[in-house]
Amino acid sequence: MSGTEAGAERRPHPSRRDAHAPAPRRALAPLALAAALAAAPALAQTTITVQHPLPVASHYGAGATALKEAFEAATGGRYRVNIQRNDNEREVIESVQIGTVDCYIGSTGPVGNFVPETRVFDVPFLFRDYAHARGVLDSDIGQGVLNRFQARGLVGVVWMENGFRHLTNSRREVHTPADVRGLKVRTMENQVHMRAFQTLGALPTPMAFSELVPALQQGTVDGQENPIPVIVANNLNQVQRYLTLTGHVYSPGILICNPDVLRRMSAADRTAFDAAARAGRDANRAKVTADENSGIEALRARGMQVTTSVDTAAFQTALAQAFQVYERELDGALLRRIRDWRPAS
Ligand code: EAX
Repeated sequence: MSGTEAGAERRPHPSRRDAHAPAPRRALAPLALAAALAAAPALAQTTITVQHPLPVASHYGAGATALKEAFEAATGGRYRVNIQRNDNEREVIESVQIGTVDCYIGSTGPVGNFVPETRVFDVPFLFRDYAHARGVLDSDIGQGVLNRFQARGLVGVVWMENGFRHLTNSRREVHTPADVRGLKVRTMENQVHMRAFQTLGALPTPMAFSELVPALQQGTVDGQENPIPVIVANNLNQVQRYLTLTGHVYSPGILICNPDVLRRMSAADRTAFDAAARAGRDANRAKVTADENSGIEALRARGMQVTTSVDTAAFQTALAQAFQVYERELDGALLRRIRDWRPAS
């Protein structure tokens, strides 16, 4: 029945009350509050979207969350960081470049296709250990490569971390380079990594991370290579039986943003963002360290057969031809500077 219910007492609707009659006192409070709020300067809030490819409990999730908390606190809520998962790293970087996504946290796997200078960090057996990798990336060497992003329509804000990559497969134990021969190995869309596996006699099959698990389930590829944190966070033990701790290459992580997003920040907010990015890096690296310490036992407990005794020298010898190409095609002098880097005493 439209209008008022039949029989209901008809009372003038408050809005129809005589506009000139004094409103009762209690009605003033909401009106006064509304007037006060209308007069207060609106709390303009800007949202920054950060996309990364892994679960929230991962090392990237840890980094993104720490960045979010630090930046929102430092700006008093004027900025909000919206974290989203997208496991196609190349697509996310393309979206950051055209401005449909503000920032990316992820590996440098596909980054060499946008900023070729980063490929120097993708060379197998380049870094001795985590301290060496983190020290180089945080030094003028790492900053020098970050500075190359601007010319490609991106901003490399800070290096983060994915970790040392290890080989998994579903066919056999791997102890020596000969065991890798003939394996169809998924690699990232990374020319440096593909050449390495080709040189070992494997069949490198580049694809985005988003396609990896289906490819392993369907047997399109026999194996893949990733750091322990990635293997653990994605339960790759469910589709891979053998893990060999090759540690064949260090995989940097990185925070990349669209230049306009940062350009629109005040100097103070940009300083706060850079500090929050470093807080994100530190949380990300701490999570990698934690996962490295607990992840191998966790993967054994989940049924993976783990080979720890790896003839690293044999792998380095087997890659000699690839190393010659890297010296020629990449910045050979920079490679030597990286190998020779030592922490300040
Ligand atoms: O960045 O694609 C990969 O194997 C990466 O290591 C993964 O997306 C985490």
